Amino acid sequence: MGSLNKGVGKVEVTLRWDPSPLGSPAHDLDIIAATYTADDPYGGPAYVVHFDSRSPDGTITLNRDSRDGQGFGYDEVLTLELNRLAPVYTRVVVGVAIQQSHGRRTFGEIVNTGFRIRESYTVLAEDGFAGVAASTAATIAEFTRDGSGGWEFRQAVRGFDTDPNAFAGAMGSTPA
Ligand SMILES: [Ca+2]
Repeated sequence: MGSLNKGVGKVEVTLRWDPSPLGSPAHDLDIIAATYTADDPYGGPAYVVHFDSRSPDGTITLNRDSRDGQGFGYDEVLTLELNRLAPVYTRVVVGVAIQQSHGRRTFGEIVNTGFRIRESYTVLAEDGFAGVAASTAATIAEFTRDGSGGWEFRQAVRGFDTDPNAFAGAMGSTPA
């Protein structure tokens, strides 16, 4: 069921995984954020942010992209300045997709995957993908505006069996 935090402002999402075994194709995981407006909160995203797509107003930023999971600690970092998002945006969903270019890859095949969501030094969520081991993509977090305009956070790990493109279009389809 996960946690519920109200009044979140600037949030950092980090993702880690271990590289694929030597000699095998690299495992490339991607953090994807999708924004939604009040007109269509569970439909198509207003815009998405990932390694190849920036937010038009700079409020959601992919600070670090890894294509192979090499290195220590967290490999990808996304920052959301929810407190700066224009009022038209009422919902933001964050997910993780595994690139499928070398054949179908699921979370269960990637070693040591995990994510952490923080506001400043407060950890809002820290978890792995064991619950969606058979999936190729998963949402991890949902942020929604409440009646007063503040943002609420919910951890929302939900698996999808799609490639990253299809996932980006579908990840907002149901509430957390
Ligand atoms: Ca990546």
